Amino acid sequence: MTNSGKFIVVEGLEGAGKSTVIAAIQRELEEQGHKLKLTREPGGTPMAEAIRECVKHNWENEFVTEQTELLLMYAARSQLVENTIKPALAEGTWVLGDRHDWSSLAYQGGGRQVNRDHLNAIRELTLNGFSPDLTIYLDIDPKVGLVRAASRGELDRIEQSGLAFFERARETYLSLVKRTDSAVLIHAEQSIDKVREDVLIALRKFLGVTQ
Ligand code: T5A
Repeated sequence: MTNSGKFIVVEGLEGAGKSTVIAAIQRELEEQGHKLKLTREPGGTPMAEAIRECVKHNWENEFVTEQTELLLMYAARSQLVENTIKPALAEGTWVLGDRHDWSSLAYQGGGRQVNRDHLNAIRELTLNGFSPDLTIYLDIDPKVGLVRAASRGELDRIEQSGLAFFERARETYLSLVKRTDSAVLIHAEQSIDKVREDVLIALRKFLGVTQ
């Protein structure tokens, strides 16, 4: 499709600075004249937002199984991809995502250590090969990211998963970025200004815009 939009995703652990850089990417894309739709995962449609509440909630006396968590993430993703992302791209709107499929590979695959064959089967069912045109991965030591996240208030259910969980998630992200040509790694422990600058350099390279 010649006039289709591009799908750009920002990934990274809690506190990596995704929201912060998304605002900068949004400004840049709009300045370049692109019509833009922002999404977040889990979430982004009314039903997917309800799933988000459910999956982040701290269910006091009920253990949330890793299968439930995985299925809810992909249920929300299916709603978002089919109702919002694909229609937007088809009409030429660009989509800028706060998290997407790599979050499930990192958190449920790496963090929770869900069986890889099961995970791949659910991905295939949900996405059937659909993937971003550009992934910007903000790399941060989870010890630093969790301190940033905690400074905003109480940690949610997933954020309380412990350091080893987030270290496994980071390892998964690092291995994904290493083997994906359409992904870039940005060092997210630098100052906010430097992170933003590095992200914009990567974005302009993707856009083919001279600095
Ligand atoms: N999840 C999600 C899964 O388990 N599987 C999945 O498939 C999906 C899609 C989503 C949760 O769900 C999990 C992952 C998450 O646990 P969320 O609220 O969207 O929940 O969580 P996050 O995306 O992690 O949101 P955060 O707000 O924690 O992270 P951000 O957006 O990366 O961080 P940001 O920009 O809000 O910054 C956090 C704080 O750090 C400061 C900011 O000012 C802010 O106060 N900061 C910096 N400070 C110093 N230096 C820098 N360079 C800084 N950058 C930001």
